[in-house]
Amino acid sequence: MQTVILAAGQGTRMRPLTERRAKPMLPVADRPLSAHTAKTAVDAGASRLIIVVGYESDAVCEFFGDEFAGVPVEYAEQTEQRGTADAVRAAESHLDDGPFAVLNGDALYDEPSLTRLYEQAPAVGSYRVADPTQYGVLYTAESDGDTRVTGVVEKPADPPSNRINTGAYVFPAEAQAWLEVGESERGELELTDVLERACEESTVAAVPFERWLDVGRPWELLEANEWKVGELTRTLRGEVHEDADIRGDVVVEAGATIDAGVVIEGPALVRRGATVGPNAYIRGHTVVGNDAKVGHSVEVKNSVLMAGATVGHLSYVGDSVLGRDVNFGAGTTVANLRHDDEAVKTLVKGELTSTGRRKFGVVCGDDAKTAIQTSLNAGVKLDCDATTTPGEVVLRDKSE
Ligand code: TTP
Repeated sequence: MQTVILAAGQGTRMRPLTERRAKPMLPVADRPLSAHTAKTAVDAGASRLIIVVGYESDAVCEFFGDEFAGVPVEYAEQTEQRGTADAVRAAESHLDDGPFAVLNGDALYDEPSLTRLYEQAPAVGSYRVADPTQYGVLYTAESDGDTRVTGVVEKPADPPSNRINTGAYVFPAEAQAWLEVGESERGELELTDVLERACEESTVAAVPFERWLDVGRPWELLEANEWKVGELTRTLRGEVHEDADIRGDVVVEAGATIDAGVVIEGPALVRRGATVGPNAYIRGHTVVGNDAKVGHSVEVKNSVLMAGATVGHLSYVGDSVLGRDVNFGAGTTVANLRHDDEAVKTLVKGELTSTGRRKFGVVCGDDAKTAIQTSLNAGVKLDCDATTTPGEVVLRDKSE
């Protein structure tokens, strides 16, 4: 099945992590987010991938090249991010005249569910959530034990079902002629309008997905890593000191170094060129990226340290994302829990938003640097290149 992967978005809700890279290139375990999507698609039956790129596209094209997981890859450019239907239209000239799948390049899917989607085409992936009001919600109808989609509504106050749209579709071949849609209320050209048309013209199956994650906001990047780091199996290829204690499913890649006195509780991943210790403590779904450094008396819990990030001495980092080449001065401490035990809130495009997480730390854009003894409050974001002064207590987002 020819499969279009949408990867042209600007990822504005994910800032500052998308200030200098496309969201599909954010690291999830040992590869970019969209590489998980693409691999699952190929395993499920994608015979060829057409990746729609636009924002920060060079790195996407460089990573995937012209073949990925044994199938050919082509690229379509969406020059202006006008919406998902517009993105698929950009890929139109690459499609043959058969049915086609469309997947969001910033979502994680499980392979058995995606396989069922491909088999039951035309189809859309649905996922059950307790509160569907913030999602696209599917109208469904049952016939002969099958569930079909009859329509879709965005963020309804009164949801028609608890099945939400996962952004995974297989459209019938005719849908190539339906891609020219009008602007939606929010001013975008939406693929859900093409889905509505498909529901009118044919029977579209609602395929229940067992697992799905839309990675739109920084804490969802942590959730994506929790998912994929959780699938790793113990492999120690790097240099591990005999006085280090490596527990459970920990991957230490070749070229990584674990020094004396280090305790790592898996699942965790230490990537090529990274150094940990002496006397450091890493736990819970942590990724120490390529050439990153976790030094003496540093504790890192459930966090992602991107390539080259350094937490050198006497620091605590919990439930946080540190961008490329971030440097934490000695004694930098991250808060990741509120005293009232409420979910941590953070600003998303200027709006204070609940992460839904009891534990959430900080998000630092590439090259942000903290001075010694900086205290960072839960939910705070540092922009790319932002700095702090010695002893600073950061209670609000900080720009350069
Ligand atoms: P969104 O997550 O809605 O958009 P985005 O990725 O730009 O993020 P944000 O809202 O935070 O700015 O997009 C869903 C998927 O569609 C995602 O994989 C990106 C892709 N997309 C395009 O390829 N082109 C577009 O014009 C838009 C709007 C999205």
